[in-house]
Amino acid sequence: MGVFDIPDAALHILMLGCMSSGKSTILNALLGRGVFPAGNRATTAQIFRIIHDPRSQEAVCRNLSESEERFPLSRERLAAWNGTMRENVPADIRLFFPHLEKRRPLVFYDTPGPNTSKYGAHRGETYFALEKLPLTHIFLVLDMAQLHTRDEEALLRDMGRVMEERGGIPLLVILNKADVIDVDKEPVQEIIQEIQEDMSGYVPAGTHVDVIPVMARGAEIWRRMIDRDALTTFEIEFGQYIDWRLCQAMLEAAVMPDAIRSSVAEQMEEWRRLQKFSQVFKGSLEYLAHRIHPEAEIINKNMSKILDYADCRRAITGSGIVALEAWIDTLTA
Ligand SMILES: Nc1nc2c(ncn2[C@@H]2O[C@H](COP(=O)(O)OP(=O)(O)OP(=O)(O)O)[C@@H](O)[C@H]2O)c(=O)[nH]1
Ligand SMILES: [Mg+2]
Repeated sequence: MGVFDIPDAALHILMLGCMSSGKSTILNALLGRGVFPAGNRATTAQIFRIIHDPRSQEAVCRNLSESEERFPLSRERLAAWNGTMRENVPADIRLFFPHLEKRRPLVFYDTPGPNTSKYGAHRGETYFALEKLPLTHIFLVLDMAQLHTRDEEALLRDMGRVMEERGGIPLLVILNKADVIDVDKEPVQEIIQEIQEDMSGYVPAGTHVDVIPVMARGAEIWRRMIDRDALTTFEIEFGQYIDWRLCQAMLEAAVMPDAIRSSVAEQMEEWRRLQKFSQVFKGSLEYLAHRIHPEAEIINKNMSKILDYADCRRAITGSGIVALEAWIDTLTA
């Protein structure tokens, strides 16, 4: 079998969502590396087909619009290809998501946000993926900082129509950028309930919809911190603080199997208990923090500083990404 051939047993998951909702960042967080193009402007310009192969030893990519040659996966290469590929011809990536369960091959399709006024072609790519690719699941990514926009509504309407036409495709809603929530003012539970009610207006009758809130950017940064990847000043600053009460509220409010909720809660507690033994990381994170805020101790009374390895692991768990992975793993059972 060729390197980029897709096993018959693979599940095909479409990452769908408006521009900048965080589709690519979620994939980076799952991977623990920043390889998929992500940024504040319309970023992903074409379809990236990402094959998660548990037997995969190395991460490779190819751009069929240019050649069949395979290259080691790198951020620079994907960035250079992004926006130069032929219409509806995805770039292929084969890799192994280390935090996912090992048994079943998966294919993720990262797509552009279809709602950019400047780039009409982005919409064409995403609608091609939605309407034509052999999907088994849709992961709809919503931006908690920008819910209920006209663009979101239009996308939901089209998604619902395609789900109906294609005989029902199971849907998971990922509520990203949970870190924008002020837990004292905005009850996470209410936001999620509202989303769930809204969804029933778009998806075919009887479709069950789980909703998992995540902080993808935090998850990506904390995983890269643990790997001692080079972070930008902005990333170090972003990754320094976390609101544990928000993490708790997210976990309680998520609409997902209870087995996942209790497993994540146990892991959070385990990391909380380990904090006092975890000195390994302390020096380096404190050093980084000090470079950015030489004076400041805490910027906000609700936020805790991430100081050591256990904090970092607890933050990753609390970010919702571990719940998302456990949810994906239920698909492989
Ligand atoms: N605050 C916050 N920002 C996030 C989070 N996840 C992603 N972002 C930021 O949102 C911006 C857009 O993220 P992308 O992953 O590029 O979004 P996308 O949905 O792939 O966007 P397109 O490819 O343009 O459709 C980036 O600046 C990310 O760093 C998050 O959990 N919290
Ligand atoms: Mg993207």
